[in-house]
Amino acid sequence: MHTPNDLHALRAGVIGTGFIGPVHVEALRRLGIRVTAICDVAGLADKAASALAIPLAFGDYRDLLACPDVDVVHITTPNRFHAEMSLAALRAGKHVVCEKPLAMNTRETARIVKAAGAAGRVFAVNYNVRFYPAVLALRRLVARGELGDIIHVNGSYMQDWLFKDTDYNWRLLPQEGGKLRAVADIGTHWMDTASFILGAGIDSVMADLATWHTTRKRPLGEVLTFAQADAKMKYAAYEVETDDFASVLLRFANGARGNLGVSQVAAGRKNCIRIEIYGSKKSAWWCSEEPEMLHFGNRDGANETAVRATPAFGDGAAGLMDYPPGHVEGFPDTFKMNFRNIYAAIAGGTAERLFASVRDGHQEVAVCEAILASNQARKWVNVQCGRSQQPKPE
Ligand code: SOE
Repeated sequence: MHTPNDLHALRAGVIGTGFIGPVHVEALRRLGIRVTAICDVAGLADKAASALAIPLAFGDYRDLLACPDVDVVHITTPNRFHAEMSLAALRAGKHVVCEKPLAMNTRETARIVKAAGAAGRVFAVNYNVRFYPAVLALRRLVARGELGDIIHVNGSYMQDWLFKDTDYNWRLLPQEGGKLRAVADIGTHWMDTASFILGAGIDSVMADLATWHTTRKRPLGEVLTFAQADAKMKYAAYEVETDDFASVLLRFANGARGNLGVSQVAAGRKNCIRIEIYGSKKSAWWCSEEPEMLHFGNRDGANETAVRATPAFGDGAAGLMDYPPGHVEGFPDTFKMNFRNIYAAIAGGTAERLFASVRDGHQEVAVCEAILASNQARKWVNVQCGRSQQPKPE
């Protein structure tokens, strides 16, 4: 299949119409990329196509993959479908943008790495947090040695949308989302972000996983991510096997140490990712609840705060922000900038590939497996996926 070398000539098809599928559609359109097709179970696809003005609606993803008007396939379904759909999309000659985590386990992710290498298509995993301007700025500052050697990294990803035992979503079920939940769903965002900033993967972990609501109530009927409970809803009780919160100690390949807190039962924290980097020259920290501000900590001088898109912020996010300072760029903009970088690569551009690759997606699932093993064994566990252990292309 021939890939157009103009970003605006590329056409996207999106599989999945839940919370995140429409976020992809909106970001693509802000870039001037046409979304020609959408897919979900019959009924939902038609509804989304009409709400979002998308020309083609499919009830079977294989029909979207066979569609000649789709160059790039976005997979925004529950995790259990990611592997099957990714492999089929590559076989159909499409480029792929897959939601995180890449798949349910490393057996699946290793197959996707091999298939993507053999297909010679661009395969990106949607770790969008990389594209907050402050994260891009931090990466550049660390690479230039402006913080010195990195001593340790600290942070958290906190949410409260699963705080109540009546809060429900497919992610709660291991058969839909995988054995890990909070860690896989949001913890991997933090770990990918930290590795991206440091330029170093995670080598070993020591984890403590916990489930606050060991029994939850499932509404009879489907519920969207972040949906609020309805007083008239009827429920059925079920046992919860996945983690509500976790604490993880980390060792990075460059010798830095890290500690991460993750929770989906943290009242008041809607969607809060925070990272603090402590270097031998100075520190830097950032939080998504105040996305425009990058803070620097000094041992002797006064601490400093740089506002996005001012000289003090640095140039790490150049070309990946569109608004002047004070005109806040946040969550939806990270999708836009991620897709700008991905689609430029698909169109054959030479800009640095900053998006998470299929190997990065594989690495995050390998870290999840080490976290599970560490929690079970109550000891440090090495991640079985150093760069040297990565699967080779077929
Ligand atoms: C739910 O926890 C969720 O939608 C995650 O799946 C996303 O990756 C995160 O960006 C927002 O929260």
